[in-house]
Amino acid sequence: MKCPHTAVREAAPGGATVVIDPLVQDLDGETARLRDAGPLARIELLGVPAWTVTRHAVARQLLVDPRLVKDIDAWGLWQRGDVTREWPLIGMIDAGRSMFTVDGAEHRRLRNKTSQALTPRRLEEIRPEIERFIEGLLDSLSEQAGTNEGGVVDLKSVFAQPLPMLVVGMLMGVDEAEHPMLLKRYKAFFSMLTPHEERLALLAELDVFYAALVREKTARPTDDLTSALILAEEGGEPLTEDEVVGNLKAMVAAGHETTIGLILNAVRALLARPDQLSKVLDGEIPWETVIEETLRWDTPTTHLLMRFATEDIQVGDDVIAKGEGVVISYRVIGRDTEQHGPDADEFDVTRPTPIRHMTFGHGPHICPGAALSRVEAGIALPALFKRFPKLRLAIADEEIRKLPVMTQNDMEAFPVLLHG
Ligand code: STR
Repeated sequence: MKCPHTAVREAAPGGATVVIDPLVQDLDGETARLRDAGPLARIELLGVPAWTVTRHAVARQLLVDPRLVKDIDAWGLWQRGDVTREWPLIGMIDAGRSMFTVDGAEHRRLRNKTSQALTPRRLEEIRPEIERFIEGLLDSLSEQAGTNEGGVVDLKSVFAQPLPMLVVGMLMGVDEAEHPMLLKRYKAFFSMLTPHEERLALLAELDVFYAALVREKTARPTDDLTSALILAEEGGEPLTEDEVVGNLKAMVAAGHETTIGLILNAVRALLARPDQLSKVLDGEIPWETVIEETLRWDTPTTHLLMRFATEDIQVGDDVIAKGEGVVISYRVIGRDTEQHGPDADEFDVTRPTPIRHMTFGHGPHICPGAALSRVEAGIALPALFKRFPKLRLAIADEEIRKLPVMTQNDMEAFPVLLHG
């Protein structure tokens, strides 16, 4: 793979550095190596050095530390031109002005309406629609299995992937006809096999698409969240067009990509553990527990990029120097034995202690869609197993291929047989 930033490597601070594999061949191995590298580990992302946080307690502290900011202009490597728009992961950080990239009072202003629209109470209003989407997708699974060779159907492309896009599309007012286009572009955006010029081009195309959508909603507001973001708050500053576009991008990207992982990782964990699955199907263990244990053990987001130190920050024996970048490795944090006990590496829905994970983050940027993803998975998983109680993988678990994506934990496909 082309790596334009190998020169930056010399700027890496001394000490053992874990090089993050862009093709994600061995995610469990990488998770273990990072955990072994200490609470704050030095990593390299396609030639670019950064710190990553691997412990629950340290993340809890740093995620509320105002000396760490999202603003890319606080990044030394960026200021010096060592990292540029040529770096393949730039789209994960330099994603436009939105609640994802801004801190402090401005962040609250950008985020307010979105978090209000996604409270558990407000979500009860859209539950019937989510249920309807899921019933429709379960029908599609049956239909596809009926026509496909050997009855094998891909649970990802037919169920886990379209569902979150239908939900976030409905919330944000994105026409269903555009969903295949969006899914295709985001898949290419996240894949490390996509030539970077292509990635930059598709991000530009997405910007054009979202700007047109915002103009359309400005002219003809409806009852979706995009329209709500456009309308001025009582007494408050209205969001600019760029800010609405930024929020819309963040919502669509985050709202669909992560929930695919949650649903598939839960199904995968259960199918590999028939004893636990049967306890769940018997009603002995609630689906909620399955969802929380999946969120802890196999997080949809592997590494969250990035925050930057505006001052030197002492963390244990290490110092994050002013201008350095900090990643949060959520999958490693979910396997923290100090937080989750010596068997943190085991998926176990019968564990006696409550599951206190940090997979949705912590502090001001904590995932505003957390409750929504729990509602989606909380309907989708029981409905799937109710309709297809004999559901099983059509290939061996070891044959499931990860997507070559550095920051998200997602799979290529999940071929199943619906009737055992
Ligand atoms: C993708 C590209 C884009 O146009 C906008 C965003 C902002 C939100 C980001 C998103 C990104 C990538 C996936 C993220 C999401 C917020 C939550 C989600 C990081 C950069 C997670 O994986 C947790």
